[in-house]
Amino acid sequence: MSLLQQKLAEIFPQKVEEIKEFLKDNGDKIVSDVKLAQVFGGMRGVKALVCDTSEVPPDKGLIIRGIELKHLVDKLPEEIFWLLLTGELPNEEELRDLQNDLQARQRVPEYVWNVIDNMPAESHPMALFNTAILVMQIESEFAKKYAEGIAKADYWIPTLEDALNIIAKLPAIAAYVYRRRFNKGQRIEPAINKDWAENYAYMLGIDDPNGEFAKLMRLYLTLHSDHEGGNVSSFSAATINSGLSDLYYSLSGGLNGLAGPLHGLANQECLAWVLETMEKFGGAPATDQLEKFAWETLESGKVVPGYGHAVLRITDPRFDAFLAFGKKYMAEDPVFKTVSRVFDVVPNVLAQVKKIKDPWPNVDAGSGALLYHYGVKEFSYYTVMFAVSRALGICAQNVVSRAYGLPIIRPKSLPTAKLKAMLADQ
Ligand code: CMX
Repeated sequence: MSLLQQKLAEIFPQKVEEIKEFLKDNGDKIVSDVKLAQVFGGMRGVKALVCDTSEVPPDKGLIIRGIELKHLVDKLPEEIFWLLLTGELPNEEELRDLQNDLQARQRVPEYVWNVIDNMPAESHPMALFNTAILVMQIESEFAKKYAEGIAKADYWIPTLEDALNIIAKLPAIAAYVYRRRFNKGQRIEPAINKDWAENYAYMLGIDDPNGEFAKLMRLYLTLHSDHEGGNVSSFSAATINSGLSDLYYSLSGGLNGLAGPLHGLANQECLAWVLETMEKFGGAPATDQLEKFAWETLESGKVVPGYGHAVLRITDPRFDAFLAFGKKYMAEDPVFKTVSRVFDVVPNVLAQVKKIKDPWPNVDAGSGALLYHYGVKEFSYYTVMFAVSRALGICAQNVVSRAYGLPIIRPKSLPTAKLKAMLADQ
């Protein structure tokens, strides 16, 4: 048994007891009132989900298991996965055990390559990636054990197996999606003795003489890993998993949600917007030119990608971390300079639009410029990198949900006429 599984086998039963007691004493207390505007407004602000892996206070941004993101930017994504699941960072032995376990599981079944090869050449990279995850459903340990009649209290064990089996393979699959979709040549086999993110960077085949790109990938895969439970990808995955569909189904489904332009696809749109300004003004634009362009975008009815957030009301600390990386490694890069300048200008513009609740940059505002600098210039690929990282959070959340024995997610909906009748006398 891996050290991770051993640790979780100690933690989960205690946690289940704690929750049982908590519910017994407080089950009838009110957590959230729901206004009609929230019913028609994507349930924004309704507190109706539990998520122990991370939280996002609007004035602080991502906190993973009680640790603010700024204290985690130097950690490996594998350490973050351990933290998401157990609530603690791993010691050296635990980290090595997890890394060895992932290495042992990294071989991708041959049929996955065949499926990718047989999809239309112009498929969106997210469609290729999510299909590859779904097609591996036949490997699910949870589905096998469920068919054999496993006890509910043990659901988390094969779910953890599925999580590790999937996470181990994602870098190779994602790297092949890149190489196949953008004609970069043969598939690159995983190397031994590289960490998870470093191996992904290696298999992408990006020239990386001084290891900076691998550093960026470690940061990238750490920053996007989790963002509490209500975002489109995590919530969709949780809903699917709550019906006891296994992780292959739920992760693929959740990541289909990540492929939307208001969610993870914003990173591809954001760099396109930045480059459009540069093309229009013949290089890094001046601040007044950027201001004008931002207004033109808004007046044409489009969103300024990379800005705004459903929960945050500050500059996203994930953006801060990318900005710090850019300042350290590519301060003079014209695309990065434009991203910094956009940050100086766009919040002031958006703040003048009354309906926009958060004028500040989110995670997607800066990441593309850094990838572009190292030669990953195919914007439509960027969301796949987000997805590789978000898989850590979704997998951890689903393992925890199965350990807690959370039931099927099934909120109540009502027709408009019913809502009108309900509120007629208020
Ligand atoms: N540019 C223009 N308009 C914006 C805006 C932006 N960056 N951010 C919000 N708005 C608009 C909304 O479209 C909405 O307009 P309508 O009422 O006409 O539909 C209004 O302001 C109110 O929106 P809000 O309450 O401030 O924000 P929401 O919670 O509804 O939406 C988000 C949040 C992220 C979808 C939105 O800010 C947005 O579209 N941003 C640009 C896309 C983006 O960067 N998405 C990535 C988010 C991070 C991630 O998940 O990856």
